[in-house]
Amino acid sequence: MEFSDKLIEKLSKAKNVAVLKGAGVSAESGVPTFRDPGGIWEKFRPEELANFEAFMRDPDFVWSWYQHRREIMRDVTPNAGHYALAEMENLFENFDLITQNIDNLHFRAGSRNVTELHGNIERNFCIKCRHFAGEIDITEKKVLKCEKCGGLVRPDVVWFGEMLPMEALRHAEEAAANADVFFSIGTSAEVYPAAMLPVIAKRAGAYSVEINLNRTAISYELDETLTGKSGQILSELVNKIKEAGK
Ligand code: BV8
Ligand code: ZN
Repeated sequence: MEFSDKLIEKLSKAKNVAVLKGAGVSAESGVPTFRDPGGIWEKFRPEELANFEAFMRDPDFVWSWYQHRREIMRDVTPNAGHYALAEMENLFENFDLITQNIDNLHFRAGSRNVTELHGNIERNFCIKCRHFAGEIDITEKKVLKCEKCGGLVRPDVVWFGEMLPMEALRHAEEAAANADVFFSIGTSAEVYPAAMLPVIAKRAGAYSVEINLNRTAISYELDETLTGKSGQILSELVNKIKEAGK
């Protein structure tokens, strides 16, 4: 992959780098995305599943869907994109990995400074007393009941119509506003408020770069779009940054 002199120059001088990561980064690990052909939303509409009303309407159905996604996550491993992002953490003074994904692949690849905007599928809590459940049996299709109060247990993910965790969103907005270089990687940039972050960064003066197989709703706003698979592009970019003396 050819990288522009401008991008390499910006990165070699950058102090603060931030990344907004989406399902496309985990796609190369075998985790289905949402809006691509064969993606999760092809079979169900988000409104039917990833929201509180759907859960209250049919807790077993929604719970079993997350159990199915947890089973997929158990069988996958981080890919080159995750490892490259973990390595980037050591190349810059401040490196913020802001993820919309609810899997643990970035942690398993070694990333430490991660902001989870939409929660994490491995955490589950009671909707009545907010007690967090311990280890769960991911083969159990019937919704889990709280061991403390018998209430319904839900995944600790942000559903449509729900607020994002305030501290995570505040930190992400600050990282975007202070970034010298901001990457939007493997996201269709259709879900708000996460999709605002690359635009906040660009308008605050960051050099903004999109890495995606296709153009997205925000491509026109950004300085550069690198078209291709995030795993390959990120690995080559890390090598280039190191060659440039970082
Ligand atoms: C909120 C967790 C308000 C659950 C998720 C109308 C206009 C604007 C906004 C709205 C609107 N109507 C409603 C809204 C708000 C709504 C929203 O944005 N809706 C959109 C869809 C229109 N947002 C919300 O509801 C948010 N909350 O606004 O609250 C509020 C305010 C005050 C008080 C109370 C409430 C909550 C949003 C969070 C929803 N939860 N997930 C779960 O996962 O089960 S969203 C879900 O979408 C995932 O988190 C996912 O990460 C996120 C974004 O998807 P992507 O990651 O981008 O994945 P996608 O498949 O779309 O794209 C993959 C991309 O990767 C593609 O571009 C593809 O080309 C690329 N790719 C594929 N392979 C590769 C690749 N790129 C590189 N390499 C590859 N190999
Ligand atoms: Zn409880």
